[in-house]
Amino acid sequence: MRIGTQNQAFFPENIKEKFIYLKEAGFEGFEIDGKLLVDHIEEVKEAIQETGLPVTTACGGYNGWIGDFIEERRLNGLAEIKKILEALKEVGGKGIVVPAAWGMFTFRLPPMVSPRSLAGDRKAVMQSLVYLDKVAEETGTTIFLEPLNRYQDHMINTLADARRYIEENNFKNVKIIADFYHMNIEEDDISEALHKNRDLIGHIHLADNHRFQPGSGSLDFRKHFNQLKEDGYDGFLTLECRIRGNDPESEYLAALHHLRASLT
Ligand code: LER
Ligand code: MN
Repeated sequence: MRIGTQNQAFFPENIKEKFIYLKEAGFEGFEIDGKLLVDHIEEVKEAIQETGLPVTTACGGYNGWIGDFIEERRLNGLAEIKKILEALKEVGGKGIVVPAAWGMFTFRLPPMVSPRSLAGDRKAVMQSLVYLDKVAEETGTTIFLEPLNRYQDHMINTLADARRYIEENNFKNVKIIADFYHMNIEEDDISEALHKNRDLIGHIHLADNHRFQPGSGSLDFRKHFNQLKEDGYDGFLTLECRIRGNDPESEYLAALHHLRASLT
């Protein structure tokens, strides 16, 4: 298992300098914003070549969710995700992380009534995945379908929810991304959910229980990593977290150290 990261505000802004910084800090992969990749593909290619640090995946950087309530936005999202997958192919990236939607609706806060039926939700997400499964096939990439906690999305909250879409449609290029922060809210037991879905988990996001940096909260990373090892997971563990503490850089590097120690 290798450790990657999304962007952080304290990383250098310049793409090449960012890659050099990440390589020297000990990260083994970068999860890039989809728009940054598409808009600066030549610079990204050069940075990969110069540092050997791979772009593992993309996350975000498109407008319109695969489960968007507004059809025009859903279709726009699909067109932009296609461009990101084509760019990922060019740089050797594995695929894109996509939730059904993020911040569009939650049953847990007012008005608590969805403008669309559950059947309508399923139809929209399914139609999007049917399309993206084909684009992923053509580009040799993967769609990493991401369950989010109930306050961020109402459609796919658990690994089992994501699994149902994949199994019912027999998707070959859609896998599950397991995000420890969301799992800590939605799953009965993180290790058990990882084990039950071991055949479909293709990517992982890491944060501690409260979404701050690993090691600052109460999650037992060693336990869950041991489960992943036992189940033969050999993909990336990508940091997606907020940082709390006086010096973000040293807190973040301490989190990387904590994760490395939990892997041994
Ligand atoms: C949002 O909370 C999240 O976990 C991101 O990975 C969105 O895809
Ligand atoms: Mn995530």
